[in-house]
Amino acid sequence: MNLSHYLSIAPEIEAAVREGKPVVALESTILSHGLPWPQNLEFAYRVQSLIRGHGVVPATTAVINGRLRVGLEDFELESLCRGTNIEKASRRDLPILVATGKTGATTVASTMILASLAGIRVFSTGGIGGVHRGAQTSMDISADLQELAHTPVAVVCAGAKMILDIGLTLEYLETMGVPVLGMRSEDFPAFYCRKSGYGVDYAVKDEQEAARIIKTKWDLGLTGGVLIANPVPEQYALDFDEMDRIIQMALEDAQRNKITGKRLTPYLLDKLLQYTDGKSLSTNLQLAYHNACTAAKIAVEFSRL
Ligand code: PSU
Ligand code: MN
Repeated sequence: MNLSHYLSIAPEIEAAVREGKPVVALESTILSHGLPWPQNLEFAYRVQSLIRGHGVVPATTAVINGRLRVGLEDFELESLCRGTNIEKASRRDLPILVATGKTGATTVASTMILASLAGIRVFSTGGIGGVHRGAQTSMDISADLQELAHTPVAVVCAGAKMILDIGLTLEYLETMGVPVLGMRSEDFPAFYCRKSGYGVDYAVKDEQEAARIIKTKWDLGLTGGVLIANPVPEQYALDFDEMDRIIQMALEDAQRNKITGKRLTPYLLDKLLQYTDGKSLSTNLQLAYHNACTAAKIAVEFSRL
């Protein structure tokens, strides 16, 4: 089956990939289910223009009316941000949405899939999904981790939120053979905070070193991704203990309301926003911009190797 039957890549992105120019993939679940309207739309435009500022082509992914899409029109970004009736699309949702002609916002897992299909090697996001607290009984482990195990895309993130069990998330990544690199940091960051209490496998000194490790992994024939953990800039970081307390409240809400499955992550993100009076929002936006710039620099270095 010819993949073009299902997949459309914007001509600018296709040409950049063909010519070996740097491209950075962006997800859309952060737009539809991670950030509130209308800040999400402003974010969607700004993150793309920051990437362009580095001479890199941005590639936002989604499923639109049953088509896998790499590169979106402005009106499509806007409807994903307005977010009425937008499904959250992870790996298992893709065939259903495509076959039934629906629209879905891509998670880290499905964005990696679309990026890989398009030949894009670097992807920027906010935070990854991981092993949820209590996964010993709920078995709630994000499909993002399996994707990092198998799909050859480097993912730049600000670590993982403390809604997750970060220790178990890192154990899982170790089992799956995913290198976890800290960008100028020995600490694995906890999204809003620069430290989580856990370390990374290796602290890279700059984007060029990160690009060399990524390329070496694939040159060695090792499949799967690389995770680059990029701590939020100091001036935007939030207080660890305060966030810990707020996350505890959000987790208790979720448990009381029996929120499970794919609804859990968006539910917790929404609660955090509520409990921090929107203070977490500006941190969230700033760390995602920072990740986009770091990813763009890595993509530039990678394209030179
Ligand atoms: N964590 C965040 N912000 C997000 C997400 C996770 O701090 O927006 C989104 C990402 O798209 C991620 C997805 O891939 O949630 C994970 O969902 P789940 O846990 O259901 O796999
Ligand atoms: Mn889950």
